[in-house]
Amino acid sequence: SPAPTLEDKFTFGLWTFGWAAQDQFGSATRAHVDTVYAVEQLAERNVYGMTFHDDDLFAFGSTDAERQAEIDRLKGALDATGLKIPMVTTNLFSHPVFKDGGFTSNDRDVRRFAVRKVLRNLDLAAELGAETFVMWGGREGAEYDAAKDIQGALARYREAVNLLSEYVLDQGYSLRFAIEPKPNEPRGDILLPTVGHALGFIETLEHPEMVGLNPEVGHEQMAGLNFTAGIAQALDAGKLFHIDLNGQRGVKFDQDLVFGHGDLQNAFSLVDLLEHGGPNGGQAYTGPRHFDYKPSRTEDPEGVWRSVDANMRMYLLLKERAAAFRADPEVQEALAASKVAEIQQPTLNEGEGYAELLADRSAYEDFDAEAYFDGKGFGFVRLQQLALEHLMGAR
Ligand code: 3MF
Ligand code: MG
Ligand code: MG
Ligand code: MG
Repeated sequence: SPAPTLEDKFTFGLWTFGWAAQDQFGSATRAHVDTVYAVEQLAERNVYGMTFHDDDLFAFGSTDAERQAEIDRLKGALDATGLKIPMVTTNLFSHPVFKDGGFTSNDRDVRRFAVRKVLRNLDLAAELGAETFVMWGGREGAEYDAAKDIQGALARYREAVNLLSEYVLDQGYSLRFAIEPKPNEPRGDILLPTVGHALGFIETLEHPEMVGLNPEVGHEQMAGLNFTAGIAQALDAGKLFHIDLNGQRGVKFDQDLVFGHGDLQNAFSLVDLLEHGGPNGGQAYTGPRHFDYKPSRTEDPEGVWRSVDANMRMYLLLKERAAAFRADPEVQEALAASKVAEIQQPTLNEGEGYAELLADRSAYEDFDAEAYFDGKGFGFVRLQQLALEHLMGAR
């Protein structure tokens, strides 16, 4: 059975296994997880890297000395284990000051403070060798339509990202930004709610090439969307800079389950896409396989580390199943019958334009559209059955 290796590039947020399990309705059920201990636990499991928010490492309001002491402890653990920090992010959502957002708070002083907090964290990210800087605007949103000028908020979001991009360029940091969409929670509605909204926004920036996406499985599924399809569009746009893997069961609160413990079928197609670039070998994903999940409140410390293992094991099992699916001759035959490769063929012939298409009688006047009634099915159900049988280990 598959075991993680460093080549798998698995990474975990410090806030994931480190979550003490406090929620809206109850207090913590577990103790704080020490950073150095966490790094050792991850390294023992062949995890490639860890990620963190500034406030995960040192509490909001830490003195410079306290902050530096935590950074030094982290660095010591990284040196001792070889664990990497491929991504860093900023907490602009926990402290009361951010109750109406960071970059887009109606209060200008809060916006200036938020940008400063991120600038300071960019220096730390660069110092630790991170390649990606994630921006999840959890409090950038509203509950009431009358309370927020969305066009104004987008302008302020743009202003912030433009300034941060300029800073990274001027400092010569090799950091790229990744926006993480989420439709709601903790705000009633969050700005840039889906992959598609964020892709549109990125094109309005001064340095769109520096900004991509960090989509999270559960966040798109909270909006009822197909995560695999969204990831394919992000890959098509060259914007899949990072990814948050986890599990979600339907349109409800952000469950942050173990990867594959939600919509397993969508997790299977996702791993197939990330590993193989889809059925016709399109763009695949080479970045870290980053887990952003929460060990359920029911788990004790042993259960927490089991859930860390479960994420990686689910990914590797799905990777095995996807490879078996692709290698099966019956699947290849079914793919051909379903014309899945024919989508790669341009609709027009080489050198053909609308004039030639209009002149082609076989395309319209002589085309037998009626043949598609009670005939010429695509056989997609057979293909799906084969996919699920592979997923279930039945083939
Ligand atoms: C919330 C999230 C966030 C982001 C993180 C940036 C606290 O639903 O998913 O986790 O992932 O802020 O990486
Ligand atoms: Mg989530
Ligand atoms: Mg989350
Ligand atoms: Mg996330």
